[in-house]
Formats: sequence, C-alpha cells, structure tokens
Amino acid sequence: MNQFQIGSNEIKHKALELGFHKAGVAIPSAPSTEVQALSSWLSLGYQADMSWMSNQRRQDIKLVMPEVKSLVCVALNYYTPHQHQEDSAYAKISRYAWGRDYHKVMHKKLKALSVWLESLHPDIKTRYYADTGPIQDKVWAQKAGIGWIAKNGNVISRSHGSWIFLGEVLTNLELTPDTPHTQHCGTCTRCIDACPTGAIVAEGVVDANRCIAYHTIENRSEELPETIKSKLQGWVAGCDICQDVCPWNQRFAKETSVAEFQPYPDNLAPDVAQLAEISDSEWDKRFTASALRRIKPEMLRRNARANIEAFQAKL
Ligand code: B12
Ligand code: SF4
Ligand code: SF4
Repeated sequence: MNQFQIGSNEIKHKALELGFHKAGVAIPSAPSTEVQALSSWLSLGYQADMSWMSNQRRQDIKLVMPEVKSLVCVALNYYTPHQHQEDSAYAKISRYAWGRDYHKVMHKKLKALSVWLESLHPDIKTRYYADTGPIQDKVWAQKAGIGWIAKNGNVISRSHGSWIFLGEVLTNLELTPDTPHTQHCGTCTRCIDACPTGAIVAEGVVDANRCIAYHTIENRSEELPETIKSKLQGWVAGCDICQDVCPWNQRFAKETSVAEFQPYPDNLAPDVAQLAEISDSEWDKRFTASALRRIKPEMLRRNARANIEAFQAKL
C-alpha cells in the first residue's frame, strides 16, 4: 500500500465501474526490449511518413510525466455484430470508426477516473491518454495484463478479442502491478497469411508502408501507390482483415455495452461512387464527432476512387 492508502484493486474496480471492460496496472521499468523493438522498427523505416512516431518521449515514459510511478491501463470493447458488405458497389469502413469517435468516448471515462483519483488526496497527480500521446499503448497494456501484442500487431484480450481500444492514466501513486500477459497466438499464422499486402513482415511487426490502414488513414499524398491500390478490396478507412480472420475474435468477441459505438447507419455500407464525389461540406456534416475526420475529404475521395479504379481494372 502507498502513502495514500489506495490500492490497485480499488482503482481497477473504479475503472470497471466507469464502464471500462478491462483494467490493469503496470509500473515504468528501465529501457526494455520493447523500446529496442520500437527503435529498430523506426530505423527500418516502418513508420512511413508518420514522423511523429520517432518522438523521444515515446521511448521513455518519464519524459511524458517525470513523477510517474504507475500506469493504470484500460481497455474498452467496441465490437458490434454487424459485418462488412462484400459487394464492390460499397466501400468498407473499419469497425473502429463505425460509431462515435473513440478518442472522445475514452477521454470522457479516463477524465472521470483521473478526477476521482485526484480527489482522493491533493498530492495525487494524473495524466491520461488514449492514442493521444507519445506512449506505447499496446506495450503498457500487455505489461498491465490486459492482453498480448499478437502477431497481427494488435493487443488481444482473452475475454474480448482485439476489438478493444486502449488507454492509460499515468500517476505518481505507487501501485502494485499486475502480471504481464503471456502470448497466445501459438502456431497460428492466419493474419499473416490473410494480409493482402504482406504488411505483417514478422510476428507482431507491421510495416506501415505496406499497410492498407496506414494508406487510407495517414497517407496524405494525392494518389495511393499502385501496389496498394490493386489490393484495397473495398477499404476506404482503415482495414480489419487481420482481425476479422483471427480465431480469438471469431470465438470471443462480444457486443459492446457502449451505446456510442453502435454504427452510424451510413457507415456500414457506404456507396463507393458517392464517396468518390463527396463534397467538403457533405463530409463535414456526415462525419461529425467521428474518428473518420482524420481522413480529410480529399483523402476519402482518393481512397474511394482508387477502389473503383482497381475494380474496373479487374473487369
Ligand atoms: C502507429 C499506429 C498505427 C500504424 C502502425 C501499426 C502498428 N501495428 O504499429 C498504422 C497506421 C498502420 C495503424 C493501424 C491500425 N491501428 Co493503430 N496505432 C498506432 C499507434 C499510434 C502507435 C503503435 C506503435 O507504437 N507502433 C510501433 C510499433 C514498433 O509498436 P508495436 O506494434 O507496439 O511493436 C511492438 C511489437 O513489434 C513487439 N515485438 C517485437 N518483437 C516481437 C515479436 C513478437 C513475436 C511479437 C508478438 C511482438 C514483438 O515489440 C514492439 C515494441 O513496441 C497506436 C497508439 C499508441 N499511442 O500506441 C495505435 C493503435 C495501435 N492502433 C489501433 C488500431 C485500432 C489500429 C487499426 C486496427 C485500425 C484499423 N482498423 O485500420 C489498424 C491495425 C493495423 C495493424 N495490423 O496493426 C489501436 C489498437 C488497439 C489494440 N487492440 O491493440 C491502438 C493501440 C490505438 C488505441 N489506443 O486504441 N496504427
Ligand atoms: S490492417 Fe490490413 S493491410 Fe494492415 S496488416 Fe492488417 S490485414 Fe494487412
Ligand atoms: S490470427 Fe492467429 S496469429 Fe494472428 S493474431 Fe490471431 S491468433 Fe495470433
């Protein structure tokens, strides 16, 4: 127990009460194998144009919050049982972006957890993130026992599969850590075999240069590379292939209790030809409070156009 007499279990219990589906505690450690893996990922150029990935703070949590003693890691399930449309007249949007912007949903809950923690003692300090800081969300989630970094590059939880968003509250509280999660991919290679672009270059290592999710969400060039265009298979926003094929998702995914993650009806099977022509103002109206706002209107039009061209080339 720390000087404030607050235990890990009490905090994890509060996180679950606030609606998170998993919670665990990790403590910052000295530079580790994960930091070395991140460095080599960067030196191989796997970050493509995401230069923000080389921010030094991502390699040392103390540079994010010098007084950090523990991380309370959380996961929020976003799975709904809807399926993607396979007809080439429709575009595919990844599950993560079907409903309300997850950053907003996660932050609201993380803020509530932080405010509660700080209310326990005036000396308790916190900072929270969910894909929003120079922090290795997956590495900390694995250390906190939430799940393992799987061969498809996502954290899988035994209870929910990989359809979970990750976040964490950093605090100066000294807490008892959970046991890091063990690996459970075994000999399976379904995700590696299914990736149409060969982006999973080694177990758990994704080369963004080859990843459809990278190109549809992050690549800001006017045109997508030809090597990607021909393999898009309908994706205009992210890509779920390596998660859809995963047996852990097929067996253990369960519908989320978060109403805000229910898909906006227009996101399930959007007309690809309409997206290729979407106006800036229509985009603005249609994707309010959506994670899809990261994909600017000209990018969305480009992605839809690329799918139409790829389909026509195959006829
Ligand atoms: C950069 C980034 C991307 C990039 C790169 C993807 C990647 N896998 O790294 C791109 C744009 C491609 C991307 C795509 C997606 N992303 Co993204 N992304 C991130 C971000 C910002 C950083 C991830 C990172 O640090 N990558 C760099 C590499 C080096 O880190 P790493 O994968 O942790 O690497 C470790 C492994 O290689 C491991 N390792 C080393 N050797 C070995 C050996 C073995 C056997 C194994 C298993 C592991 C292993 O150690 C490395 C050290 O860190 C995080 C948010 C965050 N702040 O962490 C979200 C995050 C990873 N993304 C997320 C999501 C949802 C996605 C998509 C599913 C969205 C979509 N549907 O299109 C796809 C999935 C693509 C995929 N197969 O990974 C979620 C994942 C949630 C989860 N359950 O894990 C995160 C955590 C955001 C969040 N807070 O919820 N993303
Ligand atoms: S998100 Fe798609 S392109 Fe990227 S690694 Fe997974 S299957 Fe491959
Ligand atoms: S498909 Fe198989 S190898 Fe890939 S993440 Fe799932 S269990 Fe692991």
